[in-house]
Formats: sequence, C-alpha cells, structure tokens
Amino acid sequence: MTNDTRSIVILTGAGISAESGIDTFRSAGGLWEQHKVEDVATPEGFGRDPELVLGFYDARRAALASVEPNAAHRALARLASQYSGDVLLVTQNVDDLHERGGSKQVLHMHGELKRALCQSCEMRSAWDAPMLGRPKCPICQSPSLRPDVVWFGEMPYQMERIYAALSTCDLFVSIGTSGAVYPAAGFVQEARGAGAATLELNLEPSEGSHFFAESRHGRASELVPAWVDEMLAN
Ligand code: BJW
Repeated sequence: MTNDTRSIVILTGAGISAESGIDTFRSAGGLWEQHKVEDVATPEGFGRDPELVLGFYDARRAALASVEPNAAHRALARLASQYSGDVLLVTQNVDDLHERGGSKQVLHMHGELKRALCQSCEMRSAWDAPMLGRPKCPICQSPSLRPDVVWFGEMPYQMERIYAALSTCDLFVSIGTSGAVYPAAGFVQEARGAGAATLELNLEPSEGSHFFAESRHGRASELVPAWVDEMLAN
C-alpha cells in the first residue's frame, strides 16, 4: 500500500455480497444454519439426494434476479479499470455481482451459479435455468447436469494461476470472508511468505485475522470504496 505497490491480488467472499441481500454461509441465519453443509455442498450429498441439491442451487440461482451489486463490487471494478498496476480479482462467490458491478475479469475459484457442468461429457456451459427437471446437456444431450460449483473435497478452479499471482504480488487483500475454508484461507500466508503486504477488510476479525499485517473492520460497502479511493490517490 505504498507508492511501490504494483500488483494486487484481491480475494472476496460471501461478506461482499451480504449487503446486496445474498445470505452468507456461517453467520447467524446463514446458509449453513438452513442446510447441512454435508448434504448440499459435497459430492456425497449430491449422490445421496440430487433433488435436494439441485433445488438448493436452483433457488439461489433464481434469487440472483432480485439482487443488485453494491458499492463494494462497484469500487473493485473502478480499481481494476483505473489502477496503473495489475489487479487480479479472485472470488469464492458463485454469484455474478462482481461482473454486474463492472468487473471485466473475475476468477471464480468455487465456480458459478450460472454455469452447468455435465457429469457425462464433463463440459461446462452457461446455464440460467432450473436443473431440477433434469434438462439435457446442450453439448452431449445427456440429462446429467450439475451446478458448476466446487464442493468440499473437490479441487477449486485455476489454483496454479492464483498461486503464481500470490507468489509475485505486492499486496494481498481479503474482503468479506471467514477464513474458514481452504485453500482460500491459506492465501494470506502464501502472499506474506512471498513478501507481500496483507490487508483484511471484514465486518469482524476473521479466523485468520492474525495472519494479516493490517485489518479494518466494518461493512464492505463502506470499507472497500474508501480503500479503493486510497489506492487510486497514491
Ligand atoms: C461481511 C459483511 C459485510 C458479513 N461486510 N464483511 C482441515 C484443514 C484444512 C483443510 C481441510 C481440512 N479438512 C478438509 C479440508 C479441505 C476443505 C476445507 O477447507 N474444509 C474446512 C471446513 C476446514 N476444502 C476443500 O475441500 C476445498 N478443496 C480442497 O481443499 O481441495 C484440495 C486442494 C489442496 C491444495 C490446493 C488446492 C486444493 C474445496 C472447498 C469448497 C468450498 N465450497 C463452498 C460452496 C461453493 C458453492 C456454493 O456457494 O454453494 O464455498 S463452501 C462455502 O464456504 C462456499 C464459500 O465460497 C466458502 C467460504 O465462505 P465465505 O465466503 O468465507 O463465507 P462465510 O459465511 O464463511 O463468511 C462471511 C464473512 O463475511 C464473515 O467473516 C463475516 O463476518 C463477513 N461479513 N457481512 C464485510 N457486510
């Protein structure tokens, strides 16, 4: 966060979308109080009760139509378009609010609600309809679609690219994530080990707060635009 900062990696989690009206996972009343994580976010849960899992993701996909990006999403888009250095935006979120907030390049390490993964041909495609009725894969016509999201026990997407960016960045910023889920929870240590400055922006101290050189606590819609203003003023 000095004038020498050229390359920034930003990690976002559910907290950045909370003020848009999307439930987080681990807060009181959050998704994991409404559903057992092992039932809806593991391949084993999907194998046991695919209808439950498809219905869970159908409802969350449909809910995207009634939410809007907030000031934090828009501020990150502004940073990426105006900052003179490199900005890599990595999100754990499966919503599309970064894109709708103006971000052109978003790396969705846990997949996307609006994409389907065919378990038969293993191809991925854009998808914006319910999956409960077992629609056919647009590529192979098999009725074998699942949401293109990363469940526990599965490998998150584009890890090589993320670790490469973490190993060379000057600043790592974590926004609105509990630091409870790996490998994302370990990014701060990777970046720190490579000599980067580290900053947490979260409602409250996360599980990994002590790993960050600096933490700011409050609502993402306030903290993120203020931090972006600082970065662009430097
Ligand atoms: C605000 C706010 C506001 C609120 N403003 N802030 C033991 C040790 C270490 C690891 C493991 C272990 N046992 C098993 C593992 C591995 C496992 C894991 O991490 N388990 C943990 C439970 C311990 N991980 C995996 O299996 C992953 N795969 C893997 O590890 O592969 C092997 C591998 C090895 C080496 C390299 C690479 C890979 C896969 C994890 C997949 C996670 N999937 C989910 C579901 C995705 C689809 C869906 O959305 O349904 O991803 S689970 C869920 O948690 C979702 C989220 O992306 C993820 C993180 O949640 P997030 O974003 O942090 O949300 P919350 O609710 O937890 O926190 C919100 C935060 O916001 C809070 O702090 C609030 O305070 C804050 N907040 N309002 C600012 N207004």
